[in-house]
Amino acid sequence: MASSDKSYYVTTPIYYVNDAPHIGSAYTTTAGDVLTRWHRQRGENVWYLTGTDEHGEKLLRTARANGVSPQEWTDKLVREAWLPVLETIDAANDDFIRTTEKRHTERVQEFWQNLHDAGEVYKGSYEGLYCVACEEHKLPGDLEEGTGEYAGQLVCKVHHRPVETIREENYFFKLSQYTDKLLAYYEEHPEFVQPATARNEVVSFVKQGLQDLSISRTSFDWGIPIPWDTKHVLYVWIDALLNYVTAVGYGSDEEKFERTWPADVHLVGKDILRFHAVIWPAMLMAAGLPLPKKVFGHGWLLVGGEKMSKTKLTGIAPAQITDHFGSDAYRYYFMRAIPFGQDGSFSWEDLNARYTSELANDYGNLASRVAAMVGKYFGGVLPEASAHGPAEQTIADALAAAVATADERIGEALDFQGGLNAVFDFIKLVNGYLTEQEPWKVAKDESAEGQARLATILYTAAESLRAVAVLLNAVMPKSSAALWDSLGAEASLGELAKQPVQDAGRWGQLPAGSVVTKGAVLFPRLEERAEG
Ligand code: ME8
Repeated sequence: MASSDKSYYVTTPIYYVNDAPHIGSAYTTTAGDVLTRWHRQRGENVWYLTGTDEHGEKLLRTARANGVSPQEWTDKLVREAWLPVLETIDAANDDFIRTTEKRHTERVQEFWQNLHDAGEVYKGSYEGLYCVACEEHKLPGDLEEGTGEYAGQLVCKVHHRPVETIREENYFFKLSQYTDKLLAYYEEHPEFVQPATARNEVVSFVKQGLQDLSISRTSFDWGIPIPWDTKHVLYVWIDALLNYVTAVGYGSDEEKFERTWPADVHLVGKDILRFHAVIWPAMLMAAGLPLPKKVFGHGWLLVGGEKMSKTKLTGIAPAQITDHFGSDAYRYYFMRAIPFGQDGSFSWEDLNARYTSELANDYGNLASRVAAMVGKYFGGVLPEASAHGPAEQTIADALAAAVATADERIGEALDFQGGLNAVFDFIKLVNGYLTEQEPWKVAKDESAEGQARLATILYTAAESLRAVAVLLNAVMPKSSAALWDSLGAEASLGELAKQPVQDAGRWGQLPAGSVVTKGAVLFPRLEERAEG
């Protein structure tokens, strides 16, 4: 198969549906959506997967506490909360997998049956500590002294809740056999775990030596039964991780699987890095399957210095933000304000300030001023840039540089903030250019030369906006479409989503003669939005 046929395949974690999504859960999905829209706009085949993780003890306990069956609970939460949030944040995923679907459960059973048959799994007795909120086996080093109501007990460092002791007969996966293979793999593929802090953490964890992993439970039955011993259900994590392959045809549609797997990027929060960078690659090695190309562990959205969490009920629902600011500003804010890979705190004040200064003033005003001036001075028909000089060339050169930076930062480095900085620095430059050139003064000069200057200034600004619409489409699809429309670009250049982003810096694409209209204000002042 030609490598160009291979899909650029990006995944998010599949989320526990013990409660509705908050902005932390939506953070990864937003980043993945920006990344995949960017690659689609490079003209690549893209496959973007998200979904829900529906088995396990946490889910079972939540359903019981609500007096319904776990299946009823998950069906309701997925329908009423997890699917709708994708619309709220304007995500364009290609598929949504639920781990209770047959396409998943049957393939998971086959996978583990094969590893069992290959001698990778054995029966033993397990005694250890378990955090139900993390759905994770814990070692003493993962715990700390509790405080308040949990004083005197050891609690999980993430959820600050006591762990439980499990004593059961379990099946084990021979994870310990993969210690050296994994270390060799990290060494040969330094790009496999990113950013560098995440990679260092994973490498030093594995260097301590891995223990075999308990992969089954018998004390409850909300999970996928182990095919060769149905008293056991599979440990939720080794069921969940397989979603990345079951959703793209593993064991059912070989052609699709070949075209899609391995994943180019697994996006995960740093809380679940070890599962993705240690257990998952070991499972794939055991099964003889290719490993994902990259696991990127991003930071946490914090509340009061702690990870925002469903379990601790510290979440803010995405719709609380989008109802007021719209989905474009939502997406922009999280991608611009927090360096991807680091922790960050959401703040209404910061969002409000950025909305007003960066979106409404710097960007939205530029778009409306330019459309208004083309309307006023040229009857809404974009004039020709017949006097392109050094000031215009500076803009054209800066654009080419911004495009190269944004493409590398967003498309390759997953540095969304760096990419947006480049685009918004360019917007600032265009604003500065208009301030210097003063087209409203030049308009008073009725000589042929004056009119040529005026035409050139407005063309330069409109052509800059053409490129900005292309560059921002992955982050803010709604306002970019409105700007594209206002520039009358579709008639000559075609659909916005089809404009190759890497080519956005080629100067002079928007033809003179384009019909420019004032259109809707891209980022209305908030009191207007609230009234409207
Ligand atoms: O761990 N800040 O599901 P989960 C940033 N089902 N990202 C956050 C966040 C925060 N405060 N809170 C959640 C699971 N996330 C498993 C995954 S994958 C095979 C199985 C995001 O519902 C982040 O991506 O606890 C984190 O890794 C994920 O949601 C955890 O979601």
